[in-house]
Amino acid sequence: MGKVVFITGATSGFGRAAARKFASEGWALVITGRREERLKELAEELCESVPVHYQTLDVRSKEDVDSLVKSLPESFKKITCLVNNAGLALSPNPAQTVDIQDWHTMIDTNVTGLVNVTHALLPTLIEVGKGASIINVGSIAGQWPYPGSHVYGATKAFVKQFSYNLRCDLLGTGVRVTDLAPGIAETEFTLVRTKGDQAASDALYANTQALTAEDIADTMFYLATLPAHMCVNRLEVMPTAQAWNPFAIYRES
Ligand code: NDP
Ligand code: 8X3
Repeated sequence: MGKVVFITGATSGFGRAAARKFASEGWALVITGRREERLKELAEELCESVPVHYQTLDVRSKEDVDSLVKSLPESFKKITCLVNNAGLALSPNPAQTVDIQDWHTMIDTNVTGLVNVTHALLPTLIEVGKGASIINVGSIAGQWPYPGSHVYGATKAFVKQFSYNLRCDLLGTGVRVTDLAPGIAETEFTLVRTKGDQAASDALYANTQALTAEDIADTMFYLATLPAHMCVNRLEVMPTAQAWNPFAIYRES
């Protein structure tokens, strides 16, 4: 069997597009996510061309992550690329109005989930060594503050720093680590963030050209197939139609 990519959050958006991209290039897939029906559909679509192993997984559970990794079929055990993609934003309203549970859900998924999967797969990635990659999906929100980003942006800042710190510890192993930080991209992300408000999601992506899931999947594949001596530490990708705003200034009327 050729190279194996392990993707979290493969039921939608970037993760699903990444599964299709890596499969189109002949990589075997381990695809995970919570929605079994979607995983099954994707596996059925792609298993004609490449070996696919799918398994439901909530990355927040360390026990489930560890047991999935331990029980991988022999031919899927050697992981060349980990795409740590599962994640979400919730409550794009001011911090002072947010339900604390939403903060915990973002921390549990974007931080705890990502470290659970990384910890479980580090031994196999190190065994593969030269040419192996960890692609951590961060965000522009991990670098740039904006209203309503509160804990979401902070979890993505964690992803950035964790990625840099991993690089230090993995020096000499051959394993690369990238913080891939996209800007606005049209997926189910805003539907999740607004708890199902399709109109709000449509409005955000209206009359502009956001990134597509395929843009990010292509970028992931590019990172995973760079020459083994090259590592992109952080890659921030925005659509051309997105840029920064001036600082906000509060004025008393
Ligand atoms: P989607 O909502 O389309 O996809 C999110 C994926 O994460 C789904 O497959 C979902 O699967 C999975 N997921 C969520 N929670 C868990 C969990 N607890 N355990 C396992 N899987 C989980 O959004 P995107 O594709 O846009 O998001 C992918 C990543 O990209 C996220 O980390 C997001 O923060 C980041 N990002 C998104 C941007 C955007 O504008 N779209 C920009 C920058 C970064 P399921 O529900 O089946 O478990
Ligand atoms: C998602 C992109 O711009 O909503 O991480 O923060 S943004």
